[in-house]
Amino acid sequence: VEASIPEPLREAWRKHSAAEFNTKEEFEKDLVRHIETTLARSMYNCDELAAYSGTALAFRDRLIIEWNKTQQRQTFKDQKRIYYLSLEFLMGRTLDNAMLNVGLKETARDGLSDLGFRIEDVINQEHDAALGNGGLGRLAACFLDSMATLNYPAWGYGLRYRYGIFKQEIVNGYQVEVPDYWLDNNPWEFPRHEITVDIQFYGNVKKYQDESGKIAHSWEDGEIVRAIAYDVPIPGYGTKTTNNLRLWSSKASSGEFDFQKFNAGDYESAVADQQRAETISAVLYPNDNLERGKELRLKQQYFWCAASLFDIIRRFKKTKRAWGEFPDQVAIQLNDTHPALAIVELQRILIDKEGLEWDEAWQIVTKTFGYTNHTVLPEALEKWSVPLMQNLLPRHLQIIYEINLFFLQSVEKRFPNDREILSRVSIIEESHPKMVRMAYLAIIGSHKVNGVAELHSDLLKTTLFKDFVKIYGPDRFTNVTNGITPRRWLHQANPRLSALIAEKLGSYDFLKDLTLLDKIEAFVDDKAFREEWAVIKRENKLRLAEHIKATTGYDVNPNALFDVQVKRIHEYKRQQLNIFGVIHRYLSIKAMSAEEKKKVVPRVSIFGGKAAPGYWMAKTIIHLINKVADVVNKDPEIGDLLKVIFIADYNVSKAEIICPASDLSEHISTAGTEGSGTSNMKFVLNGGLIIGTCDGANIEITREIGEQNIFLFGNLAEDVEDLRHKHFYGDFKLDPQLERVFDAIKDNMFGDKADFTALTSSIEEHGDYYLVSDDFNSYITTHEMVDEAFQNQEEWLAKSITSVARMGFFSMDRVTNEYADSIWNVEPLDVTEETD
Ligand code: F55
Repeated sequence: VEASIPEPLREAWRKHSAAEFNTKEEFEKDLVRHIETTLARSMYNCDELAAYSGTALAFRDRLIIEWNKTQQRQTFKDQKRIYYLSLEFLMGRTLDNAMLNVGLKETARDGLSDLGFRIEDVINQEHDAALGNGGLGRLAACFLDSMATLNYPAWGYGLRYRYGIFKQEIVNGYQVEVPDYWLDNNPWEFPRHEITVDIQFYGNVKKYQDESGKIAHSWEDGEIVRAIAYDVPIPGYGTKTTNNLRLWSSKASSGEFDFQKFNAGDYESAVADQQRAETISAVLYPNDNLERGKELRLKQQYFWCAASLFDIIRRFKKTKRAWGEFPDQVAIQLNDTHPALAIVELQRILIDKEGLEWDEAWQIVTKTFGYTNHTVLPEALEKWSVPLMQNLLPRHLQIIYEINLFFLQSVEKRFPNDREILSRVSIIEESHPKMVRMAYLAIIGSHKVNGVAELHSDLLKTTLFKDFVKIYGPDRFTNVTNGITPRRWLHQANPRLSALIAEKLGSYDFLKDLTLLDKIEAFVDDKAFREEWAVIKRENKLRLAEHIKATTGYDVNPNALFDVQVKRIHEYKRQQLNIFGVIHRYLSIKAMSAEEKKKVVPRVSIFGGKAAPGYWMAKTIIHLINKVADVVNKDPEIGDLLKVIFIADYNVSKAEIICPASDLSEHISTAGTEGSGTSNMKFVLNGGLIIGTCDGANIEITREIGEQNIFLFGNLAEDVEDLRHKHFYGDFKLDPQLERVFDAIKDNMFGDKADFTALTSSIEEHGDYYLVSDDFNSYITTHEMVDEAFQNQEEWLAKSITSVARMGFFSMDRVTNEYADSIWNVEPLDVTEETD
């Protein structure tokens, strides 16, 4: 490609090639130019929003220049690329991250200040890109940051939702959902109107004989929707690499209107077609860990998988390689089963369009895909009804049946005496209606399946996917414990702590190799260092206190123990356990004498998180938290000893304020239910201690930081089944302290008791599936140990510093390298060589 451009032309291009700003002067020039031309403003009418837009545009210019060079380099080197398929990318804000990653935040701060703006105010103008629900979506975003930082040639593929996760408002204690329209003047995406793929739905399958007499299939008729690419540049930290996130948007295939219908006077139906097409990428499904089997969701999945695969194959075909080399050029990672249809789509393209034999095609497919499982909760495992799929994707259903047939034949051969195994491992569940089990499809179509923390991966192997371990052997299953990017979750969220660490270590190298943090353990007894550490935590708490005051009107005491639980609201995550614990504390304080009260460690219990709009029980938990807050916060007998705060609309940018401000955070899921958890890592990395169950990554955090630095409580995963069994057979006795709490609720202490019957009766009467009562005593006792530990601030500080020093393992860079080695077989690309 390069050689075809004559030298004189090249010279002209090079001479005028866009220049990147590097100095403050150059930044100011770009900034003012964008404000005056792109935005048509001036110094007389430039508000903070315009200053934000101008700054974003100046940085966007830089990113896109590096993006172009990166894409050229990657095309030229032609190495294997990673494609990360995820229906969710929970990116948060981009500007601050971009400034830090390219190393020009201080330059921008000075430049903005010259023009009369505070950089923090400018950064706060940005709207979060919230194209995700929770941990799964945020993990995808951390992957992108890390893959770029480590110079892996990698693309993310997702959907460009017009509405991300809803915004949450709290009205009279209830969650109210408000649409999140985020696309107006979003400077971070580049529409690629020329990059389109037409995607087919419905229709029917024709069998025919090809020229050689072979039976072949073609998928005909149906309806076509057009996918349009929008590209988002992903800069790495301290590297030139700027990767790409490609998001697909849906449009009617015939352009603005169907002109035939339009001219025939059928205006309404033309508009309706248009709207139906655009509906596909209109909205993110707001459920986490729940699959509802809606047709539109399946449409989203196929639309995005088919567009992404077409794009990947188009790129591969330009290299003119043989199909057999596809898995040497392409690694596709499936973020949960949401993109599992990509397996079927690749097989379909190879056999129906490219004329490969089934077996050859299937080899290519399985070598290409890897599948990450995030949960063992049965209600989160995707299943699609066969009739639904038959109608929407008739050819794909045929291929799934074929995949299943060959698979079951091989199983039957290996286990001829096991009659049960076939129905257990079949992709098709023989229910009414029949269902396609997407996790089984993903396992069968991938060469590696991984869980996200050790306990979780072990549970997969011994329970959910046990039969598949027997069939494929243990090597197809592996563990890669999750991590977080230290760029956003330490450097960006907690700049002062990052600076203090850098000062002690002599550089910011730890942001690229987080294991270097271990060197700060040597300063755990250094008085000045400890004081500085404590001051930073206090400043961060003050900042959160300001946010709480501004959003809730409540004053909280910054000397109190800030006890935080922020995450999606779910029964398995047990926010109900936490709020029952808070009520217990409230009742205890109220029963105290003035003398006894003096010994109480003041607390602020902080909650945040969204409930899926259709998840009644989760909404009830939010309601109870807010009602308890109303009562406790206004009770004159309590004063500063206890405050309860619900922070509305928890999202990535709020997490960046909350994580650095916690003394203690809660990761208290019923043992064996949380895949990994990643906020646990964010809190510890920011110097907070945690209270948690032996679940998910809590176990490995304990192993790394030492059990003297964490507050563990509750039953173990291995005992959960027995306890549930006992409850089921009537052997259930409500914990007496929890009974006191329930009595208070039933006395209407927090408003009408009827509002909370579902919550209490799920425990007292319906088997306490999440073992709230079984763990209550241990939870309360452990909180008493927390109080005691907090009274010794010197020891608490030592725990905080030691823990941070030992968190190196949880860097997303370690995670990315493990995937690269054990799943993708991909090497980083050398960015120092010139290609031009
Ligand atoms: C979203 C949609 C569906 Cl249909 C199912 C699940 C989800 C979802 O948001 N899952 C999710 O966030 N899972 C979490 O993934 C994290 C990253 O691996 C884990 O740390 C966490 O334990 C797990 O619950």
